[in-house]
Amino acid sequence: IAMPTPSISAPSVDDFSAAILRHLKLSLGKDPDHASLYDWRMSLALSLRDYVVDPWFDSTRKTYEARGKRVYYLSMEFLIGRLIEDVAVNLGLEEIAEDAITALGQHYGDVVANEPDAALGNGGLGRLAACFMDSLSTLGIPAYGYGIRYEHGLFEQHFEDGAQIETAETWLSQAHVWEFERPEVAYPIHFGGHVADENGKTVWHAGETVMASAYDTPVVGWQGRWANTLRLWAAKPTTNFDLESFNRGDYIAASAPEALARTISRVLYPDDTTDVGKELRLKQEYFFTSASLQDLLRRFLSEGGALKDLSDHVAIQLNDTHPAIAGPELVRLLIDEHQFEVSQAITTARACLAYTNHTLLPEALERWPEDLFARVLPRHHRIIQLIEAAHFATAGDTVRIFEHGEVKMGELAFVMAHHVNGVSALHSELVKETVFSDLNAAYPGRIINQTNGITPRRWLYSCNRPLRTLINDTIGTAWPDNLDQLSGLTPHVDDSAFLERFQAAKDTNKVQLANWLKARNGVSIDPAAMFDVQIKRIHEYKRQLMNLLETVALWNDIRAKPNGGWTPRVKLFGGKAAPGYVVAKEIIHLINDAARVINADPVTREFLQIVYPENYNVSMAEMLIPAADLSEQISTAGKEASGTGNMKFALNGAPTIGTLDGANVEIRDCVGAENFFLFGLTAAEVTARRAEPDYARTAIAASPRLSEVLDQVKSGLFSGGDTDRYVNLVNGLYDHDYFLVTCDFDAYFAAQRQVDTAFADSRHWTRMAALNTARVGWFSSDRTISGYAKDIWQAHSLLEQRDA
Ligand code: 26V
Repeated sequence: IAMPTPSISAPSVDDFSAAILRHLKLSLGKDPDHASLYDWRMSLALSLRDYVVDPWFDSTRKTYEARGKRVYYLSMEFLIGRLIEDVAVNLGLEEIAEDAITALGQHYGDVVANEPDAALGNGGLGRLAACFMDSLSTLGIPAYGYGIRYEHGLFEQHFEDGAQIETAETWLSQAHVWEFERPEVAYPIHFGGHVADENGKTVWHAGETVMASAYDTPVVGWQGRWANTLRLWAAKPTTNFDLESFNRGDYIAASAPEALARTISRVLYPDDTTDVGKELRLKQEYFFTSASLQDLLRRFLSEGGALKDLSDHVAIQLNDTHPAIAGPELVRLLIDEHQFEVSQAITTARACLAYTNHTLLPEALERWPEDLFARVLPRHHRIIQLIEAAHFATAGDTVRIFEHGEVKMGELAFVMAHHVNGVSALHSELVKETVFSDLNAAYPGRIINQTNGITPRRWLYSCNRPLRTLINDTIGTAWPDNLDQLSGLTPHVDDSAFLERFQAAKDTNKVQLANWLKARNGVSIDPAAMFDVQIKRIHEYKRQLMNLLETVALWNDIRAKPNGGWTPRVKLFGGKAAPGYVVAKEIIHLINDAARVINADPVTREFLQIVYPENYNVSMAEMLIPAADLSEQISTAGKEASGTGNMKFALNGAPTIGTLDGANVEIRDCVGAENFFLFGLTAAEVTARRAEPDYARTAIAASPRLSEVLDQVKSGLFSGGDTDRYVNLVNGLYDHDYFLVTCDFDAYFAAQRQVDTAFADSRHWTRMAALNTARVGWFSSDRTISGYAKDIWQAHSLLEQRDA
């Protein structure tokens, strides 16, 4: 059969308009006079999707013919956001799509914004998976992303009197146009029951079975040269409907099997650190991991592969420990279904598997109560005993997988992986020195580093059109998939015309953000002020509290000297707190409370404002980052594994105020110390300081500024006289300031004043911003994925004239 060529030929605007009208009529059943924004958006998406299918088929065919290695990226989370712009940009159809929609009398921005975010992730880990999918396709590496098709993504956040309220997210209440349902691709997933030894064979008699059913979304890379598949699993019952119960009149019992099964893929867990140990979560993890392994084995065997060669054809990357059950599951499949010996099964599985660690926070390292684990996965419980025994035989028994009545998933993932990687240079060193120091000694060389990256297609090209245009005009158009070329901007940073255009691009983005905030929240902000932005999950270690306390201290200083020539600032916050994370919710409440009081102060209004829009998500990040002047990356050193927002801000020309943590270290090395506002204790100093008695009280006593602010918060100044509301938060700082907000406060305040001075010299500031953009090309996720392909997967690009 003759296959179509992958390089798409762009349609004319008229042809594309006609395609949209055709979908409006034939797919949506509407005529233009009665079409809603939703109808136009769906028709546009379907019209774009039509152009993805040929590259997708072509990539699949080439992959099949090459018989090489496929990469399987297993992740509980894929935080992809909207796709219309993404697909249009990658296919080079953005202008045509916009012109066509405009010609049809619609506003392109409104149509695009009608698409809900696919929020199938919590934060950094999930967004990284999405950037990796983009880069795998751009590089032409044959790959599948495997995850869960959650019915409800990350909850929606609202503020009521300043406090966070959560409501269910419902993206699937409307059709998800980008996916293709694959009813024929379904696997049984077993839980519970018991294990029996029968004729020298171990047999698992499961107690409960659900089906994992596949939904495929094509992920098209830059210029449509390649498209991989994101395959998400939905849970379905093995028997849909109990007709017997129904006929008896028991309608609830009739739907029970269905309700039970669907619970598994119902909702994304919104807690990205604590909340471990929940049975449903373990079921989710096993559910998608088993389905993915069954699927890749079926594909391998259908192509005539011999299982002993599996690792020549299959590279499986575990995104954190969430899919760590892949080790024992693959061993189980090889032993129970393919007659492997135990040691041969373990060796084969390990040769396929690699594990990425994304956090050192002890509370985020997954452990399962052993009794719960053995109840849900009795066969795997036994297999992990075999894995542990094999590990003891090579490395001794100093590090156990079973300990204190728990199964430790980090240790399991480690011993079943041929490589383990951290996500920034500092983090990878800390992985070696702390959580996995003994395993590092037992398996030297297994831990390596792959510093995170971000896709420049979404995080510059598409979200920042004014800057894109300037870059194109300055260095040409080859940079989006060769981001090192941004260094070509460096010679221009002393050219006034270039700097003026760079600043004009930033100003355009700032005005756009101001308009959006006005329309959405009724808040007015001055685009001439510095936009100082901290957007990320709310966590104590990320220290939004320190930022807020510094804001209050600045407010006090301005009030004391209202004619002091202050640099006007807007402090922008964005982010959600896990519903059960009490302290994080108190921090949100305090930011909103302080905003109400400070924003209403006529004395300081022209210099200082706090803005915290609700429901931060990927689409909001795409607005805020291009408009930012200053990037807040102020975590306690040693706690932020990498960060990826830090890279997005620098790429879009916002210098960082930050600590020596995660990838901040490498960003500072790239942009130059003079273009980065460094402050705070180092990771080693943090550890040392914690050992000092009363370090927090000592720091507070030494800082009149901080003492005053803490007294103000306690006094009820921001809580309408309520002296109870923040008592825990403030006392927490005195008594157990684990994240050293108090110790870094003065240094942070001082660094902010340096920022004020630097920003006031606008030419100097713009030069600094431009150097940030010019020097962070290395943080492209294309570079990261090339590193994984070379050092971990031994996988290759199938694009001509391009090797990963
Ligand atoms: C843990 C858990 C525990 C059980 C409940 C659900 C859940 C969901 C996620 C996690 C792990 C979160 C770890 C994480 O997101 N780490 C972030 O990874 C980014 C990408 O490597 C990195 O840039 C951030 O610094 C790091 O915090």
